[in-house]
Amino acid sequence: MTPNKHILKWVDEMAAMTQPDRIVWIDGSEEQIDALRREAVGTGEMIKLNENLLPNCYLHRTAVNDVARVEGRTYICTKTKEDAGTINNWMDPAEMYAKLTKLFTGSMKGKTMYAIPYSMSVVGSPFAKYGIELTDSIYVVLNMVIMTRVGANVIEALGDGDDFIKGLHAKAQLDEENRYIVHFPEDNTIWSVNSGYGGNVLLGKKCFALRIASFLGRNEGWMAEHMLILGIENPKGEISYITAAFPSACGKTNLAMLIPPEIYQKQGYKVWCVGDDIAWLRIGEDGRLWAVNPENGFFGVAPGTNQKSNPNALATTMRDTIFTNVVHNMENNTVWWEGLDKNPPKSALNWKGEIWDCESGEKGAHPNSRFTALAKNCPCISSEFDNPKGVPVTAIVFGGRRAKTAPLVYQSRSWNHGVFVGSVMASETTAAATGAVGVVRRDPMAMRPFVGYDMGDYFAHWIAMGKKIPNPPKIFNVNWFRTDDEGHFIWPGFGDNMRVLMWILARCNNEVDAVETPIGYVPKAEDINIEGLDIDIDTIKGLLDVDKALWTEEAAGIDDFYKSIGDRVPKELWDEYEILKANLK
Ligand code: OXD
Ligand code: MN
Repeated sequence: MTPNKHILKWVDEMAAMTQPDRIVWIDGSEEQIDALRREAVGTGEMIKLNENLLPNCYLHRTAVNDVARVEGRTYICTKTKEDAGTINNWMDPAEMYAKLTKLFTGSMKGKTMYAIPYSMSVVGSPFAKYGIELTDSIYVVLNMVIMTRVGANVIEALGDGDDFIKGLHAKAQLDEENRYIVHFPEDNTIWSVNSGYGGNVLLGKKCFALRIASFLGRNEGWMAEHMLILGIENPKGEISYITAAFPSACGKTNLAMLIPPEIYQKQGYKVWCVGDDIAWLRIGEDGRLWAVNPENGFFGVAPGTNQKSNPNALATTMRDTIFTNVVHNMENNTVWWEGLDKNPPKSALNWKGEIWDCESGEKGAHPNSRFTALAKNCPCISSEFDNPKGVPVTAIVFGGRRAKTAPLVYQSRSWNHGVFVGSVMASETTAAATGAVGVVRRDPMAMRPFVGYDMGDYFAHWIAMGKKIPNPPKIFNVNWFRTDDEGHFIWPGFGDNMRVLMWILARCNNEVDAVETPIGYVPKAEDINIEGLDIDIDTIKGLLDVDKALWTEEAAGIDDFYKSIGDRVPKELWDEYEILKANLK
């Protein structure tokens, strides 16, 4: 496949360790991929779904102990512990290589090793970064073909260079006790062993496009962020782009593909999706910040995806999709998950492959069950999706799942204040990672599990970028999840979130005033358009309320959080913290 000496030497070394029976290079051709699909169906690794209803779609089940990212077993192995920081797990690289070498040795005996050359973002573009993933899993190959740009042209683009991320994955025994997702940022290397769950094994995604890329971005002057990218087109045909960071399973995919409420549709507004999970951001020649989505598909959470919450995502999954850990509808060989509709199949297998009685009260799909679907199949995919230059960013939005404290939306006073707002983000945990669900934890910029170096240095990089961007985006915070005393969500969410985005754009265009509060600018209630909603202006006032007592408690937690990060939290953020405290007095 390649005469590149660096690639050949590395693949030889990995093969000598893992000892596969043979090595197959993935060229990305439909012929080769189709043969792999057939092989996976033959072994039971994938189930072919109804070709008429779901053409080219498959179902896969992971092992029952392997259904989410394992943050506790995810490591950043820089030479010094300080460079990995206090939030990341760390081990000395030599020690970790030795430990993992034992686990990888002979792990592919009797198996095939697939070598997948892939690009994050368009091959040859200024944003593009290349990787090769070696894996013993056809499921990984077939997902990578959807999620990244795979093929021989990546090898061509690499020429005889060595600028690629070396990824090694083996399912091995899927042993939970020996599951490790390990990054060696200083060696451009990722090793993942004993898992088959997407977030742990599709190495282009969280491992490369966030953890390794954030490390590269800091050194090279750009940013890798856990952000969706969407464009709002006005009736004149002008499109403004917004990026937004929310923790895992907090609705990034839904927001990225939202359908405008009727009042905006009638006026001719449209929303275009550029990406739903990851944004790489660089300063453009025009002095603005430009974003690309380095991925090629969506690895979305299935439960809760339906005709109301996200019709575009649903449409995207109707062909060429791999479903993981959802219900197998045996009536018509399709799939189902909680929240899809009110008609669970009567004859069905649950995500574990067991006979499932929808009346039993037990969930049929795993809460973190997923669809892997091609971006190009999304009805609202942006025409700029493949633009190698990316799109210019007007606003950056942070958000979390908070029942009380955070108002529906507020704007930061400056770039540094915006970085502060992002750095103290907190959210209730979800099923996307193993561990307790619903516990509030700090998740700075929604990057807590994904920063490939020290968190204080990461904040400093944000501050430094602000100094370098001549015309930076404005920074906002949103919270769709405020609840009433009975625990019901107050804000309708989904497509109606566009009403908030419209205020954000109006602020960016200096078209609307705001009210100054201790935490930043909130809208005047009448400036959130509620036409056609079953909500009155007093409810909006309540949603925008900034409760000083709650925020004083919140501020106390910030001090502890910053101290837990260590002494690299930049002075600019401590200054913002002092301003917040003073404002709350
Ligand atoms: C994801 C996640 O899969 O954040 O995108 O866990
Ligand atoms: Mn994510």
